[in-house]
Amino acid sequence: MNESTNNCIDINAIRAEFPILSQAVNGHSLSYLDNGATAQKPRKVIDAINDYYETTNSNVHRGAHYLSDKATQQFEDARNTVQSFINAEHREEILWTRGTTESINLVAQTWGRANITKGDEIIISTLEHHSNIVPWQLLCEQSGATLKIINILDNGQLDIDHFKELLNESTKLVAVGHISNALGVINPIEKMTEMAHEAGAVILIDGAQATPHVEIDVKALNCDFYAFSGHKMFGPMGIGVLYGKKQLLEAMPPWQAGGEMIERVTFTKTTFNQLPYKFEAGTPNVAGAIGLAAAADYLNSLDRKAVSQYEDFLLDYATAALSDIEGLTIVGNNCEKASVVSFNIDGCHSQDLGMMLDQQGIAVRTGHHCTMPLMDALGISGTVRASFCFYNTTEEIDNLCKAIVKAKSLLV
Ligand code: C6P
Repeated sequence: MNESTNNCIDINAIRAEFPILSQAVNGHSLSYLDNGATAQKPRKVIDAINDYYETTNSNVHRGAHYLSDKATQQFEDARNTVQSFINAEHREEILWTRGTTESINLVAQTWGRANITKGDEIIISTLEHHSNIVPWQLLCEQSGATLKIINILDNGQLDIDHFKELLNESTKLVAVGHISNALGVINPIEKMTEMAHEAGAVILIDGAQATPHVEIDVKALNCDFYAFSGHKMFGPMGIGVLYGKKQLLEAMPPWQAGGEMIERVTFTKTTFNQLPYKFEAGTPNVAGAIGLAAAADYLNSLDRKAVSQYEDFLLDYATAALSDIEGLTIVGNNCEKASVVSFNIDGCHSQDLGMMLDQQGIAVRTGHHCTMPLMDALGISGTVRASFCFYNTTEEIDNLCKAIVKAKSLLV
């Protein structure tokens, strides 16, 4: 299969929807292979944001006027769109945040402070992004709880037997990524959710890297919390979502205070708004929510199965092509993976390589990918990461390989 024989995906039509992709960078046509850092935005998302500012902009839930009502309607419709995008049971289970990082911090500082005490254990994994490590470290410091870490196997996969060993009656929370940002490894979160629940623990899934690639069904998954960012799934930056089961969110104390999260304020006591507003202090990112909903609509308008097949094809194509380059080692291989290839080249520093690829119009990420403990566990300082999505092509992968060979000849 290639782009032309894969008749489920019209790659030219898809690329035409992403205006940024058609530009030249450093005299070469852009090959944007940094989708793990942030994905580009389709016209539909850009138009939704422009249209909001051109026709609707107003503060929500407050005004007694036409524009405020219209903005409130669009903002709450966006919540409904996200609810159905991840198949949540209740619309109040969708909380707007600034992104995955804020979603995880919210859980750590509300559910965590209310439920975690000295002697409790929180389990995370070696694969985690710093955003799913540091909030739990802080919580452990504040509460006297202990952080336990699931090991990885040589191929980058989580060691599920080790996870089983770590679970015990002191485990109160498991916080694990759905897809590793640094290596692309897909974790068996269905099984891990069942295992966490059997041990009596709550589970939070960091879905930052999953929502652009995988269809999410939080009801079927039965996870307790699911966190993700708009910008990684073709929506805007500065907006994200925390999904939480209603009964858990209802029992959680508020976090940030002020604005929409109150019911009644006196100088002696404040009572709090109902869900989801209890967790949405201050003027929200209305345009961001509308843009995120437009991104969810855009993804839903695609044949997600065909897209996923095509991304698997790109992964296989890139893995084979990169493996042919002498001295190149792929980090995290031979396991279930999203369309990410992380690699190193003997004798080249990842940053030098990244700079030389940029000179040839190729955008990749280099370094530790905000996963320093993972890099330590792998005994490396970083990698070059090429992260693909459905608008990428085999031609771009060929460009990457040619550029690596050229860079290597100058660097090694
Ligand atoms: N990873 C990357 O290049 P925010 O910044 O809150 O939108 O997302 C944080 C985050 C959390 N978890 C995972 C698995 C992630 O991949 C990220 C963001 C980017 O890999 C930027 S560091």
